[in-house]
Amino acid sequence: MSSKKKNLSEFNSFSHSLSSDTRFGIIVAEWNPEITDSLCKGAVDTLLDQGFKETSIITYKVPGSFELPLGAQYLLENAEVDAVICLGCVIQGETRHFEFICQAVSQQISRLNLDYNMPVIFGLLTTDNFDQAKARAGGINGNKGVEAAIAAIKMLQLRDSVFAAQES
Ligand code: DLZ
Repeated sequence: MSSKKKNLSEFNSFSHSLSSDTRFGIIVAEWNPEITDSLCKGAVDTLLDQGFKETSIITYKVPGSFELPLGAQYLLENAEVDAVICLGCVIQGETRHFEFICQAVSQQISRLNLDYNMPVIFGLLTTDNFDQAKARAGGINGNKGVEAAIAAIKMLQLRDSVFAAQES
């Protein structure tokens, strides 16, 4: 389904039963900072709105989107996080750089999810141009950072539901 005209970041009726101490790591790429800073703000504001403590949200920057998976792995191994949110923005250029970065990042983030059995959220904008990215970083199409935070919460909620069902 096309998301061209739709704001995908409206979660009015969303609620969860996670502890406010749940720990979130956020890794943000420095490339296209106008976009990625806005994605990060969207993610952090959403986590705070959902009742998580500021001290339970840790944010680190990496040089570019290609470094997101390793940044996430550092947190998974060393920071006692429950979930990691990866945020970046890759804009199509004249060379094939775009394809290599997008493919590597999506594959490696997907791998981290399964290797660590923890939610590692793919909050990477992959757009044809800067305007498309702006529209999805607090513009007409919402904010992918908000959606990434909600995805992390939903996966942790799912984890708790499955564990609780097994114990009962
Ligand atoms: C090199 C590069 C290029 C051309 N474009 C982007 C981009 O649009 N978005 C992004 O996040 N990073 C870009 N990078 C940097 C790479 O992700 C990476 O940081 C470098 O290749 C160093 O490994």
